[in-house]
Amino acid sequence: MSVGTTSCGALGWVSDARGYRYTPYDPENGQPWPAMPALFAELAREAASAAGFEGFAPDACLINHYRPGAGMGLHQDRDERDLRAPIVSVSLGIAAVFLRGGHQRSDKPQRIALAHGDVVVWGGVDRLRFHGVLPLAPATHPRLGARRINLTFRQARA
Ligand SMILES: O=C(O)CCC(=O)C(=O)O
Ligand SMILES: [Mn+2]
Repeated sequence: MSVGTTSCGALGWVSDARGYRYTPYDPENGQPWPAMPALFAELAREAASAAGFEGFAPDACLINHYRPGAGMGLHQDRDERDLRAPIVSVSLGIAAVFLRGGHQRSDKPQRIALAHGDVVVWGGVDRLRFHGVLPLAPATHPRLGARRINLTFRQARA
């Protein structure tokens, strides 16, 4: 079971035969990604500020769609140009277990329960921690049904 991914904002995340990268265009239709709603950018800026990262100005929002059974393996987010900016992650829908790893892939991750509305910020010395999501247990959220939607806000080129 895999995660469905799209983006909004000036840049979006693409994976294809050439690898992974940020691009200004959605390869599905050749169009610019939909604009990032101002409310999203503001929420991300406020969350970053509350975590001690002032002036966060995301230009990319990755939108991950998980069904029960889908998960995301341990990885680092390291394709953004300026790694001084944090990552802000917003979880919606059914619960998930977030894996907060260390700086080596082999470090044993801590398990953090994430529910609808939870926001996680990682930056500074934690910016390059390995992280992932365990395969989701079957569940139904009253508003979103049997799915989890995760938004991650990034400063990809700024
Ligand atoms: O779904 C999540 O909570 C994490 C997503 C993530 O790490 C990513 O999109 O790079
Ligand atoms: Mn990530």
